[in-house]
Amino acid sequence: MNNSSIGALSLAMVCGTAYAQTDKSSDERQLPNVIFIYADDLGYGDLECYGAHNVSTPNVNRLADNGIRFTNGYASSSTSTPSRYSLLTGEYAWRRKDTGIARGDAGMIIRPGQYTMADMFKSAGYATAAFGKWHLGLGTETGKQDWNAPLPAALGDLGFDYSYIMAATADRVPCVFIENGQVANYDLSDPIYVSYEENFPGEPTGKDNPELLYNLKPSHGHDQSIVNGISRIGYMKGGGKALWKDENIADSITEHAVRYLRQHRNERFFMYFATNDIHVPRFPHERFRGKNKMGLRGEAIMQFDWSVGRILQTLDELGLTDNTLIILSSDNGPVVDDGYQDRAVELLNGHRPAGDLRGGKYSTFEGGTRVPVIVHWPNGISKPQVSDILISQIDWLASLAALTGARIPRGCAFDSYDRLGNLIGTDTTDRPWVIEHAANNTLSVRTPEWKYIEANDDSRAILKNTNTELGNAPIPQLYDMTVAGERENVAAKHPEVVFELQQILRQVRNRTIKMK
Ligand code: NG6
Ligand code: CA
Repeated sequence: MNNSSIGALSLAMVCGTAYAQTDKSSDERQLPNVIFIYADDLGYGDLECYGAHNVSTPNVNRLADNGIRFTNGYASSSTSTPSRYSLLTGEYAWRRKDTGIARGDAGMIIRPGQYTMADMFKSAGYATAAFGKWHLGLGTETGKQDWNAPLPAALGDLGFDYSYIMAATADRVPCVFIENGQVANYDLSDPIYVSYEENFPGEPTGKDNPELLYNLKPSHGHDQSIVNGISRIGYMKGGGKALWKDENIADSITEHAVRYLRQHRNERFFMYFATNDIHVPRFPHERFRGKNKMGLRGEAIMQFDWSVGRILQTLDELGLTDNTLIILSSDNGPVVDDGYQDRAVELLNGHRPAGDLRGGKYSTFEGGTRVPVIVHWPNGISKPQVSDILISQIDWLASLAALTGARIPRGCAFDSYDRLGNLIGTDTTDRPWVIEHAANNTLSVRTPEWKYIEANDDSRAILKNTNTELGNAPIPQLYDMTVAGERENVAAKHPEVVFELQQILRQVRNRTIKMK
């Protein structure tokens, strides 16, 4: 049996109900294209359809109005690298020690031989591509890359046929796009050198040359090499015409994705579209400037929505919208001052980036990991809805493998469960528990009724620079999730619940749990 017939068979089994209800032509019964739209640091309360009033997000609204908007959807971690690792491998990042926020010159964190989401789609006959923020390392060894030649290990080794990415984040060097494992627009006359150890002689830094920071100044950290009038984390030299301009990052990423869609309109594709918005440095294109009362952070949300709109418009033009499954989400919760003087705090104007949730990016509290999740697939989701069931990004690999009929090699993606029915609305039972991972490696267990946060020895209540409540305590915490806000620790009142959730966590850690 070839891949496509396995896919068709499995689709018939998995999506039987959804499909039986409608009378689609045989063309429309095909397996869908799949696009992940993965925002950066976009909080639970940052989108209009999740209650934001200070910014309008019409393109995301369109997805929500015609799809499923989840109110209890989780990223695996409250920072980028571990969330992305978990999403793309179906294994919890916290099982490994080296999956914390990565430097810009980190070596490949997902090992080239490891099984990934892209491998899964490829085995099911999909064309696969990644755009935008990567932040999972490149090349074979940290700090040893030669950025002036093709990297010996890159996304092609992880199942992506095509990639146009930023190595890490916009606030980390190298500030260049990498296309299929080599610097895009490479400038022969200006070779690239990168170091996270020391500066290159004679090169200015934000710390020593603040007068050169004509676009954005740091509020904390971010005072090393200067590119485009903004200082960054890490040192770099050279780059010439390959260097990005922050105001054009969204355009570059989006237009490469649009081009890809046009070129692959007649193939089945999986696209990982990971925006730089709304991570710092927030420096959106001029056309968004002055358009939002929250300033740069609000304008970055508008720019994110614009990117979503460009993707949708292109799918519409190509006649692909109905049979493309789009999942929109974020890698972690929101942060307001994340290290640049962008006036995000002063200009909030009553906006609550995490909505009703406590904490934000980096936290063990809900604001760290509960994020927007919207699934849109006109051919497969017949009834738009708002769903409060518990779901987690960790399951997307196995769920989409069930959709495509891909077989996951034994032992791979072992934390990922097939919960496809949850994603497309045919099964409304909660995931029985969701594991949340905070920046300091504290784990929490969320069930429909409860949230347990394990005791830790991190004495910080608040992350000072970002003013984020971290949710740390030396004793176990238990919150009643039928009450918003994680305010009253009821662990002492319900020791039996604490015990039960500790058991779940212990078994997940030891990999001895079987989900019912
Ligand atoms: C922190 C950075 C922050 C951001 C974060 C990663 C400083 C002071 N802060 O260390 O600005 O880059 O790392 O964010 O450097 S993430 O969304 O990619 O995980
Ligand atoms: Ca992030």
